[in-house]
Amino acid sequence: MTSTQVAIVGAGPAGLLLGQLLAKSGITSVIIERQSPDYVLGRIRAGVLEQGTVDALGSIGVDARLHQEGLPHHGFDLLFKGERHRIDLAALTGGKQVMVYGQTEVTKDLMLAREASNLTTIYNASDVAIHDFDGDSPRVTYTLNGQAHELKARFIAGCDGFHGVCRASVPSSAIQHYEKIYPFGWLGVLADVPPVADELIYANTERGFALCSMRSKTRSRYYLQCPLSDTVEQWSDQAFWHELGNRLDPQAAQALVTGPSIEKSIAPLRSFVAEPMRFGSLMLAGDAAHIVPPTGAKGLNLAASDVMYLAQAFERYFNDKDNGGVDGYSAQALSRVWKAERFSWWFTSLMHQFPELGSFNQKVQEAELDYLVNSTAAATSLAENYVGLPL
Ligand code: FAS
Ligand code: PHB
Repeated sequence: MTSTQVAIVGAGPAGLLLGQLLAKSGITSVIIERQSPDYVLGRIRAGVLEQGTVDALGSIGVDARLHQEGLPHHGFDLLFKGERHRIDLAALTGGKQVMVYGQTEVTKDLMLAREASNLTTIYNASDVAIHDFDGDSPRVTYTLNGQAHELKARFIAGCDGFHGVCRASVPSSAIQHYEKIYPFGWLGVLADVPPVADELIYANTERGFALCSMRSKTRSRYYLQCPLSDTVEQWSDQAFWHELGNRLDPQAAQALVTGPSIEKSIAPLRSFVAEPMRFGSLMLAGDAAHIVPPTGAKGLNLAASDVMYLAQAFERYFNDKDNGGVDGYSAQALSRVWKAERFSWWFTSLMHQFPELGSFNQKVQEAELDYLVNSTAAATSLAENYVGLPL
């Protein structure tokens, strides 16, 4: 394959979803991915899908397993000062919900759909580089099995994540970065044990933040706030389960089922936005353009909304000869990105320990949590951001 309409760099959820949305509009794409399919599937990441993301998967016929195996959630618990308080998402948002279904499963479903559509995905590509994207004939070059290749396209979609090549290829004079680094990480564990509760529990405790999530009724996903200096090797399974139990209320600690971890990793937390998200014929989407701390479960969902906007823009360009969508993509995507960045920063600032900010910050956190669980207005704001603001 030497030419296509849209060259997509990166076969994560953003690239794969974009490819299927474009195919639905009869627009050709080739995805170039530097890792193997197994490597991509081996990364354990997001777990909560907004309804907009579920609808996008449904619009391309990739939601059958999601509706069979996914867990619809209508609320979650906030745990602070030893007590749990339920945030009733459905009641606060006129019946909206989120779907608990792992990013790994979404990626698997999208990979199978792309294969079934006979669309080209080049895995294990090395030396991927992008060229001439300031004009109308951009190119992607890469090496595969020792052979040099070139792909011509009308547009390049940079869906290659935070550490990808696309954003890095933009001249520094043409791009603005906004960033906040948090002074802690998330130690995550995946284990084939039943979840501690039917819904997620977000805990603000003196020992640090904890999150009890899940992938199914038999597979749990847990996170602990930990110092950035910690390494996975320092955390035995036993140490993890003991600390998690210390951060839960007595009822949850009692119900906690422990077992061997099948994945254990530490992720740093950052807020990051690159502006704009379009450079001539190069469009950035997903983590290539922005990162949120995972507290608000927005990363994967923002990747989905970016590519929904981008697919609409490309459909107007290729099918209606209308540049309006492409010209308006960056502003449209960034409007939603910044609202999710704000929510993710706010929820992270509310739920984690910041000892460096002193006792005043701790008291303000307690007051805000108290306000949240006793004010419908405050809880509604949390709920409508958590289920996903309108597209
Ligand atoms: P991705 O990073 O998923 O995919 C980019 C793809 O591009 C990768 O397959 C990569 O191999 C490829 N690539 C990179 N450089 C390339 C190059 N030069 N050439 C070709 N291909 C290249 N979000 C949540 O909502 N909840 C969470 O709990 C959560 N946990 C996370 C934990 C971690 C450790 C990380 C890193 C992210 C987490 N996220 C979470 C965010 C995550 O889900 C992202 O938002 C999501 O993967 C975004 O998808 P993409 O934009 O497709 O980027
Ligand atoms: C997860 O299940 O991985 C998950 C869920 C909710 C979050 C973050 C991560 O806010």
